[in-house]
Amino acid sequence: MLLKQNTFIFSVIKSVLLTVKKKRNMRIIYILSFFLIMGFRLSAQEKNMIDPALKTPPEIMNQFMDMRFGMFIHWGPVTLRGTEIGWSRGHEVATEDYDNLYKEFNPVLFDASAWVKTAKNAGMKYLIITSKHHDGFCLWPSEYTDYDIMATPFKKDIVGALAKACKKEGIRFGIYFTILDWHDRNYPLHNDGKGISEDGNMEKFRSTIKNQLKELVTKYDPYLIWFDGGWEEPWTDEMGREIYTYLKSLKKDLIINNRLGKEMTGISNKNADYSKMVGDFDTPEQRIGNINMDFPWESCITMGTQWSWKPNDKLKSLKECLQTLVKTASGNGNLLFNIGPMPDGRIEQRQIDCLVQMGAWLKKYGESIYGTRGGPYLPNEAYSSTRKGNKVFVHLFETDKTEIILPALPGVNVQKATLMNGGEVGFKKTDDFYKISLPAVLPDSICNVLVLQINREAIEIPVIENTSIP
Ligand code: H79
Repeated sequence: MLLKQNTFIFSVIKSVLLTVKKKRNMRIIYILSFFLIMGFRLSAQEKNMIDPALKTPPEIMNQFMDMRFGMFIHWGPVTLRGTEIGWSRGHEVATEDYDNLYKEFNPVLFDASAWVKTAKNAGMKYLIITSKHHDGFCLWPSEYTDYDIMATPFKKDIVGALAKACKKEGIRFGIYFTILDWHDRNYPLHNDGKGISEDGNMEKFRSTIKNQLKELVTKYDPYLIWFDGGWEEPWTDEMGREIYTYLKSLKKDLIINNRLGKEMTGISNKNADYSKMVGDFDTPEQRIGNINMDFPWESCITMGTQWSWKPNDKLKSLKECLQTLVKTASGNGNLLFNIGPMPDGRIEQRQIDCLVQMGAWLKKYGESIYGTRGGPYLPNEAYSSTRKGNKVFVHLFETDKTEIILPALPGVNVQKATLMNGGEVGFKKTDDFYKISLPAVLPDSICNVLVLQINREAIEIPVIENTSIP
C-alpha cells in the first residue's frame, strides 16, 4: 500500500517535471519525492494511524484467512469451580475464593500434545490459548507477577508446552492476552463495582504488560496475539497503537487482532469503521460476522454456553457446529471455535467427539472451506456458498430435498454441476434461476456440497444480496 503510494507520488512528480522542463535533473525528482513521502508519513501519524509500512501485509493476512478454522482455549484455575473465566469472580464465586483457586490448580493430566492433536484431527489449523484472562492469572511463568502457573502445585509452563506441541504438529500458535487485569493494583478498573481506583497507575501498568508481551513474544514466538478488553475506560486507541507498533518491532509479521483499540463490531455488531481499527482483523464475538470481502475477520464462538469449562454444559450439536463453520467461511471469515478443558487437564470427551466428527466432515469436504473466499451467495437457512478458482461451492443445509433453486449467477456459464463425493446432478437454467435436481439419497447426512464449475474466476462475481426465490 505504502509502496504503491510512494511509486504514485514519484511518478506524478516525474511527469510534472518532465512536462515543465524535459531535461531536468533526476535528482530534483528524487528530492521532491522524498519530502512528499515523508509528508504522507507524518500525516499518517497526525491522523492517529499506524504507519502503513508496519501493518501486516495482505499476503500474510491472506494466508491466515486461508486457514479458516482454529481452536480457542479458555483455561485457568477457575475451572475448579466450573464457572465463567473472569466474570464469575465476585459473582458466582466469592472474590476471596476465586483469588485463591490457583493454590489448588494441579492439572496433572494436562497433555499439550493431546490438545494439539485434538485440534489437528478436527481440521483446525491454528490454536490460541488464554495466557492471561481478565482475572490476571498467567498460564506461563512470568517474571512480572507472582500470580502465575509457578505459584500453583502444577508448576509447569502451559503456554510453553502448547507452543512446542503446535510447532511439532504444524499448527500455528496464538496467544490470547487481555488488557484488563483485576489482580494488578496498577490497573485502575476492577470488577469490584467501585469504579476507577485512585491508586491505579496506567503508566506502570502499561510498562508491565509491555514487558509481559515481550516475554511472550521472545519465549514462544507466537504467530498471532489475540488481545481482548480494549473497550475498557482506562485504555485508549493511542495506547493500542503504541503496543501494536512495539510488537511489530519485536516480530515484523506478527498478526494482531483489533481489540487493542476501540473500533470493532464485537458482540453488539455495531457498524464499525474499518479504517480506524487498531489491528489486522475484526473479531465478532459469539455470532457469525457479516460478509466482508475486503477486511479480514474471525468469529470467536463457544462450543458450549461459556468460555471456560462448565460441568454438564449444553453443547452445540454437530449440525450447529458444522453450519457455524460453513456459514462463517461463506461470509469470508475464519472460525475460532472455543473449548474449555477440565481442571484435571483433559478436554471433555463430548467435546472431543464433536471435534472428531467435524474433522471427518472436513476430510471429505475441506476443499470447499480451506483457501476459499466467501460468497457469492449470502448464507440463508437452506444454503450458503464459498468460491475458489472457477468453482462455486454451495453448501446445502437441508438433507430431505430433491430439488434446489438458486438465483443464476450474473454473466456466468455453468459448465458442470456435481455433488462433492456424489455424482453429476440435473441442472437446468430457466430465466434467472438454476433448477438443480438432487438424488433421493444424499452423500452426507448433515451438510452436502454442490459444486458449480463455471467459465470464469468465481471471485469476480459480485455478492448476491437477495437469494430469495419468488
Ligand atoms: O474471553 C472471552 C470473554 O470472556 C471475553 N471475550 C471473549 C473472547 C469478554 N470479556 N468481556 N466481554 C467479552 C464482553 C463483556 C461482557 C459483559 Fe457481562 C457484559 C461483562 C459484563 C456484562 C457477560 C455478561 C459477563 C457478565 C455478564
